[in-house]
Amino acid sequence: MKVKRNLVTSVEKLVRCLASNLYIGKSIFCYDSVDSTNNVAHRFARDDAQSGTVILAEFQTTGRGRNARKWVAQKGENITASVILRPTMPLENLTYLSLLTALSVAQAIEDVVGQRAEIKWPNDVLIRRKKVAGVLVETSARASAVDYVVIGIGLNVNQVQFPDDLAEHATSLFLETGNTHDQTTLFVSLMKYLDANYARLVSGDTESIRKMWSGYCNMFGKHITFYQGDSKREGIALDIDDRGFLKVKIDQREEVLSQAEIQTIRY
Ligand code: BT5
Repeated sequence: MKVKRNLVTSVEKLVRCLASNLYIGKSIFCYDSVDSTNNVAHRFARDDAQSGTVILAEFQTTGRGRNARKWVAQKGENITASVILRPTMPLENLTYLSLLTALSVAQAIEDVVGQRAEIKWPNDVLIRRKKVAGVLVETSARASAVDYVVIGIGLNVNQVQFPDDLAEHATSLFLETGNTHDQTTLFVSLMKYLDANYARLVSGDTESIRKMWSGYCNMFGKHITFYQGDSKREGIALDIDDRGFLKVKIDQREEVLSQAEIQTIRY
């Protein structure tokens, strides 16, 4: 794993741009190529890296999604980053981390690119129904105490083409706007929103996160299909509750579903 020398000046710039952040971006590491920025973040966290450390890479050889799925992004065209946090809040509030990260991505896109994005529960960011970003939150906990959390973010910025198996469902900011976008500006904005939203979570203000998140979610009131384990189910998405779980009306009954139990939602 080689540190990308020619990004060192821009790392310094990034640290400067994020100096007013309370939590995120105090130290930043940039690489040419890694297996997965989340893997690097886990290694750093186990070696006592401070909370707020950010890992960036131009390329990942084995980028990961949830449940062993793959994240595939062309070298140098996209944001692939991970953030190490050491939250001291109750474990149940951590559900909010993936919600607030998706929210931060949507806010940064809107702010920098002027493009409205949509969040699909729990944490996919879509433009015109295609996925432009994904979030992977991994927690390391001992007993009921959180040791550290890694937040991984993949945002497709300037990628022009996707492999055949992704093309139908994936998009980039370039493909949606017809313009290339400055990755540094986007990244700084994303880290600022993430910092501000994380500060809300630290102060216990999950309600404002829930409200802002809901403003980007078009799922509510819609018929959804999803997989729960191996069974395919359907219902009407109603809302998220104060823990960030999805409320779904199924056969006239209301069920509350966690991120861990639902996969592949369509609506
Ligand atoms: C996610 O998983 O969407 C979380 C993706 C997180 C990626 C970041 S990159 C930095 C950090 N380091 C890592 O190794 N990972 C994180 P999931 O909801 O499971 O979606 C994965 C699915 O998205 C795949 O099975 C594909 O169908 C699709 N996919 C893969 N690459 C994509 C891309 N570049 N754009 C859009 N969709 C993609």
